[in-house]
Amino acid sequence: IFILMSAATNYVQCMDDSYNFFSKEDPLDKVKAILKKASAKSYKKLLIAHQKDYRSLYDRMKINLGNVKEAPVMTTDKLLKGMDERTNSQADNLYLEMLYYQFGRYLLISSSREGSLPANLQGVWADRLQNAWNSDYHTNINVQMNYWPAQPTNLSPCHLPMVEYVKSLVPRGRYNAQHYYCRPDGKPVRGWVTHHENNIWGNTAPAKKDTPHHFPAGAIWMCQDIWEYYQFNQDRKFLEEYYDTMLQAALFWVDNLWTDKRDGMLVANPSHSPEHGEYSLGCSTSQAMIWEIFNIMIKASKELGRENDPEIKEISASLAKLSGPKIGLGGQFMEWKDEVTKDINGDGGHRHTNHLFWLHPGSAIVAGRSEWDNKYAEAMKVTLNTRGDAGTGWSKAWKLNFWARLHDGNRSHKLLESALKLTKPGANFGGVYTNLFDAHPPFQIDGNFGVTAGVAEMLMQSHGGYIELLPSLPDVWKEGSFKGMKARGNFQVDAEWSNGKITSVIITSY
Ligand code: FUC
Repeated sequence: IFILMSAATNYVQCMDDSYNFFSKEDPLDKVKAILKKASAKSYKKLLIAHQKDYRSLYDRMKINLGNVKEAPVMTTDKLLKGMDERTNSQADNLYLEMLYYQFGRYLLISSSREGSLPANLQGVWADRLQNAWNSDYHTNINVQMNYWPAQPTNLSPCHLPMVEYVKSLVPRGRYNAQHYYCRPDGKPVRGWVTHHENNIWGNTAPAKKDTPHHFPAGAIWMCQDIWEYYQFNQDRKFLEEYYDTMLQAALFWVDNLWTDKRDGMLVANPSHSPEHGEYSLGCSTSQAMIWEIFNIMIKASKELGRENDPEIKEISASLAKLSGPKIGLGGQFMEWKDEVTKDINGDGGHRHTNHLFWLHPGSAIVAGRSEWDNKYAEAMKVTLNTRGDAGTGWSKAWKLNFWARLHDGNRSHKLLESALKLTKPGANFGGVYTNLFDAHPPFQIDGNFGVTAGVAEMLMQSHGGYIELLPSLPDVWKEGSFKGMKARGNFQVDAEWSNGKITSVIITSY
């Protein structure tokens, strides 16, 4: 039996103030047109077309973590169980790690294509009308994590739905900036803002009244996707098109920073460490994200010859007075500007570690670059050790990325194994289901994407302005190769290694 199925909607992404989310088109007409076109082709022809389309993206990057020659004849549930119970051969485990890496790429190719909406909390695999967290876009880690693998793993076209979505939020984000915030001098703020729960209807407002979820840094964090897209592709037309989206997100903070009278430095206020609390002046997370967007704007303006624009001068002036990272009494990387008890004792291992944004996905602190960087990198290790390696799916994936940037490949690998821990519906620890979907739990796709990005970080990094090969190679990946990894600056890198040392590298500049 050969069944053709199609679906359509009259929803359109609204990019202006009109709130007009519906086209006049009848979705049924669209469905009929698609089916007519498809039914003119044989099954074989459709299959070939599908494979060609898929491979045009998937085949851009290959990875081998131990000269694995062929796939073991085992289903994924058995492979996962074998890893857990230590009955797999080493080659089986390596294969599973490679498979999980490529599975993240598969999920992105299958859920985020030009013209579609970005991957939400369940990608396109939400199976109920009412799904966990409304199947929306959470901006205090989740939607950004979905797109971490897009550029390094050579899937740039799959990144476009995300940047278009970010741009679509600007009109309503501007409305919310003007209605919820005012400058210290009482005047309305410029720019746009989003809070931590967004959706396709332009919701950018604070999530709930009086909850521990105040997070006005969603817009500036999501704008990092625009800059990453540019850094990897060096497409000036793209930068021109999206420049104002980033600039307006940055200007919101130029207008919305307050002077901390104790030291004269600029701080976000009120600010709140994501889902961890302590309303206070200048939580490290907010400061890190503001630092990042201000730096992005300074670099972006230079790319377009706009560095003398008055707004860039304002951004530079604010950056010079921005309150920066701090190390606490316990040697930890401080989560709040002022030391509080839970900063030192780790507070039972809370899953959110957003204050390490300075290290990843931010670019302020680059381990190994200078003494200044290393001092903070050491403090981050203290923090991560106090928090521990447990957590939800995405939390483990983020820790994998942190340790990769801290150049501890064995620790990253330990987190990879932990992310691959087989879980069952109803279990309450982060891991993976038998079909390789990440378990928050329940199923949440960010953990899949976060691990794929983390493995890429283990093999190559380029966020410090230079390419670092095998920065975080675990002992178990002694031999291996990758092909088609992308670095910032629009380079493609193919590499081989043996005994943990690079034996061949080909760098192609585009
Ligand atoms: C954030 C996280 C939760 C969950 C939700 C979708 O609020 O803290 O763990 O992932 O997003």
